[in-house]
Amino acid sequence: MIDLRSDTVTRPTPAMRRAMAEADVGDDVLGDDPTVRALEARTADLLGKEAAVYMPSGTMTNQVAIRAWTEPGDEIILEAQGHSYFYESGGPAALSGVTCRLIEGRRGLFTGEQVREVLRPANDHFPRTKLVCVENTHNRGGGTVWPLDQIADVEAAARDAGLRTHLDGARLWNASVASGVPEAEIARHFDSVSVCFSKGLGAPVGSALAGDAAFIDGARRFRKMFGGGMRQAGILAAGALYALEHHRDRLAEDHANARRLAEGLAGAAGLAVDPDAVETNIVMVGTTDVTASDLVERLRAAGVLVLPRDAETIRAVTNLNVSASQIEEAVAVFAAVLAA
Ligand code: TLP
Repeated sequence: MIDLRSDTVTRPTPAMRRAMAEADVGDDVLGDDPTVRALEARTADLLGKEAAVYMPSGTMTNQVAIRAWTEPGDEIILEAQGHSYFYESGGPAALSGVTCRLIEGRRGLFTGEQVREVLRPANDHFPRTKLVCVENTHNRGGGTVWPLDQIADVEAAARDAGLRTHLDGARLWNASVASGVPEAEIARHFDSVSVCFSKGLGAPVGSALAGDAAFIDGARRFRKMFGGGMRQAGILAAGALYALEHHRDRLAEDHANARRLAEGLAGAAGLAVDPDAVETNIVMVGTTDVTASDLVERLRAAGVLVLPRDAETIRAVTNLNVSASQIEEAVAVFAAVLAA
């Protein structure tokens, strides 16, 4: 099987497994796990933040950030296709008691002007708006990378209105490699940043939330409240630390493979693919003659795994476990399936 369902499907490499097996551990809820502490320090350093806290998932880092920046009854501003709104099981409402004000972005990206358009005057009739969330790269947008000046524009609109900013940087590593802009340069526009180690970086488990020290202290309490206090988590953190040191630069290979896949599929009858829209490791493939779920099933039967994005688009995500030659194979499987 050539598995392009997500970059979450990767399995740890032998070297990563060795690092995990040999990790020093302790009870992290008691603050005793040296490997978790090392991962948190290294992550904070890479992101140019005072502190970071390790958590089991990207969903938890986003939802803890939302909880830590808001009170029940508040409102947060999100892009309509953003992961924290679209794919986190209604978390903002269920876990923080906040409402979501949605902005329709362009491939997931929006402007400072669009933030200004949804600001509310101070008036007891309205919820109090607290937070603006940005996703970089943008998953449902197709792995889109935010230009730095557009981030600064959104940041300025948020600051002018006294709002906090949160970055869902599950794939910030991809954004950094694709744009050549260091992670910290992107992160400095945000009060809090979540990053994932278990997507393109290939670690088996975990994410981190970074910000200033007082914010991260508060986030630790919500991590505990949400059930994310782990004990000898250094076993997992060691995989993440290994990934940070060894798997960031190689994301360029995933980006090249994504581009290769899009170029291989462009122009095929029954598909709509724009290679120029591929900025990182995500390829959106439009289906013109069959439904996306039908094509997904036919591809599965022929050995290629992908996921439907919506009724007429499938998503393919290149990753550590898929080689350039498997991408060529995948292109051939698409052609055979479409011809059949
Ligand atoms: N995304 C997953 C699915 O949930 C859709 C995927 O396969 O892409 N932020 C972003 C931008 C994400 O893409 C994801 C996962 C998360 C947060 C949540 O991470 P986890 O799965 O660790 O909770």
